[in-house]
Amino acid sequence: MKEKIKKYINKAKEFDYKEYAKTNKLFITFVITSLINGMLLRFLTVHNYFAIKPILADLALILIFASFVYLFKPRNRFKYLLIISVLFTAICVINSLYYTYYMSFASFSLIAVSLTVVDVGDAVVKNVLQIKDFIFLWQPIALIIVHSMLKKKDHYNLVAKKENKKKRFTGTLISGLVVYALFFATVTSTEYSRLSKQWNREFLVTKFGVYTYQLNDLFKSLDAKFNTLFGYDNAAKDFREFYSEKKPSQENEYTGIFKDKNVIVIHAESIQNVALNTSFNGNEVTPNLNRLKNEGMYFSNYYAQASSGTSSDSEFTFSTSLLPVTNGAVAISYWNREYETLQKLLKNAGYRTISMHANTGSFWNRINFHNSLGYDKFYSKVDYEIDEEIGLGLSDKSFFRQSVQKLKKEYEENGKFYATLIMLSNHTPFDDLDKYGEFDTDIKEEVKTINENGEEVIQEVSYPYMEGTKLGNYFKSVHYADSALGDLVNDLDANGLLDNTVLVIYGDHDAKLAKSEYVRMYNYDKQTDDVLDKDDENYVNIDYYWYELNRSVPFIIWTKDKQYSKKIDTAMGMYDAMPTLANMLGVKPTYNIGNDIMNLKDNIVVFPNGNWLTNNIYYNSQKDQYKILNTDYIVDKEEISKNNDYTSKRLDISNDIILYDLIKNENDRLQRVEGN
Ligand code: GP9
Ligand code: MN
Repeated sequence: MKEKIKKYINKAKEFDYKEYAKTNKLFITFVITSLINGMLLRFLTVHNYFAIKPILADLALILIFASFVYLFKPRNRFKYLLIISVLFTAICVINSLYYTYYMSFASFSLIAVSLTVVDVGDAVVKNVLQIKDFIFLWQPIALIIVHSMLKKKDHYNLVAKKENKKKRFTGTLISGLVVYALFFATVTSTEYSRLSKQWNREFLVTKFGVYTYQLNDLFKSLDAKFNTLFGYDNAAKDFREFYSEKKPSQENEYTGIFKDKNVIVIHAESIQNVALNTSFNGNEVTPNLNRLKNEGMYFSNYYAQASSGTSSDSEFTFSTSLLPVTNGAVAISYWNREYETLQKLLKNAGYRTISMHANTGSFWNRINFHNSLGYDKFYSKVDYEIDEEIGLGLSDKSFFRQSVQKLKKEYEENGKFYATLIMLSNHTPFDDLDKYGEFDTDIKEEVKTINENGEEVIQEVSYPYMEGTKLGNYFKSVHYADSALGDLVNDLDANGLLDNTVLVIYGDHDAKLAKSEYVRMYNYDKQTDDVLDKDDENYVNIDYYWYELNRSVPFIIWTKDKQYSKKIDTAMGMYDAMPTLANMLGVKPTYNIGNDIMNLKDNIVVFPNGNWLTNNIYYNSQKDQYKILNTDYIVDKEEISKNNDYTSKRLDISNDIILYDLIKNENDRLQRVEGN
């Protein structure tokens, strides 16, 4: 062995590097520029551009892919390198864009998703296209320039005479493989396990670089297509174990309180709690929601758990108490599985189940997806008169007005109902300003001055504050949505639809606004119309944890008689809504992975990227760091690792249920066993 290594070292010493560099200019340009782009991508997203591990992984894959260039004649090599260059650049551009919008990385499994969300795509184009996302295009351009220079110098013919093609091919390929082997030797077991699960995408790009991440994603996405072929037995075993250990839901003082009442669920697009807690010049952004939250049950520490399926993921998690799938969106790729849903449980209890949304039925594949969620009837765009448009389509006010009439008819004809109304107007990019109505987001102050007659006069001065900012526009848009909600409540009441009804409202996910918007909101300096200096004693630091916690959305359960006015501060996820509501409505779920919040003092909210939250800790799985939320709380290491296990167990079980259709398959199996 020693001898062999010596031989290699000698060979490396003898190697004519000058000659190599002279005859491989295009190849070297390709390798270096691809490497720079990989680093640039990490610089613009996860910020660890100089970390050695992802650089090694990037280099290995670049060498492996590029080695095949030596199978071509020198003058044809440019074409091959240009093709992979375009491919690599596209990976960088797409991931950069995707990160700007979703704070995560792109997946092949999302190709199907993006085709169905073209309208949202438009919103993305308006909202987030930034020059920085296209900076990567310099790479193929550099390659073209170097190529044309080399061509002029007759470089390729000279190379053809000198080199041994086969040797260069095997040499480069082996070098790539060796670098990859070196890299994998440094990979820890946690990193391996995350690579195989692929849900913590930020972590993967940080540790493995963007090219390896994307290649792994390709395999994972293909794997999803063949998923029923492999791994079923293990998944089914875990599923059986998990549910045999799960305690049945306990009764409590809320059991059955809303039994047989109508349920109207409002899917409140992009409404965050921050809007409920904000006022400008004494005017609340959401006076109606604030009234409802004070009169009803308000869950103040509630979080969406949506992934790439955004709205549809929230619908899914709210209805099933499962987490979204780790690759793609359930609504698009796994709608044809069997799920236990609140809608189905209520259907069995004699309810008519209805969904209403004024967008096209194909959006998020709702036309099929709502069927599997257990809705009897889906009223979509074709059922509405599009008489007033805001943002993506029919305005919320018109949508609600028309929906109340439909509900009234439904109630008269079919009796008690569970209806979901999906709002639309408050959708990014929140720029339909002239349609939202008046709502100022500046700061107005009254200043006393003395006029020329020596009299004291009061003058109003205004400081721009959030006017003209994205967050300011968001508040204007939410103010409109809130006003639509106020009208809805009045209209329902006027039509006699509130007397025997529970109104449930949830924000479907955060508005995905940039941190810098909140930096301005909380650090505004009137005098300079700018942000306070970081050293200022009043400066509020908007860090990662602040931002994540600020993503919380409202969850309100309200009845007209205001009988259940209560604020619940326990940490809660979208997946806890179904078991909580099921208990109140007197039905019992079996496959929920969330909890009836009324049975708990503390809880664990699992996020699709592996982060988790309790009343006391927010854990960042990407960095394996956490923030203690209550200053006097003492954390022990065991708690962190126990909650990490809790999190990955739920992510895995949920994902397996979706992929392997376990609820259906395991029930079928049980029936077969009982039948024998
Ligand atoms: C579209 C609406 C918005 O019909 O539900 O979807 P989103 O972009 O929030 O996922
Ligand atoms: Mn949404």
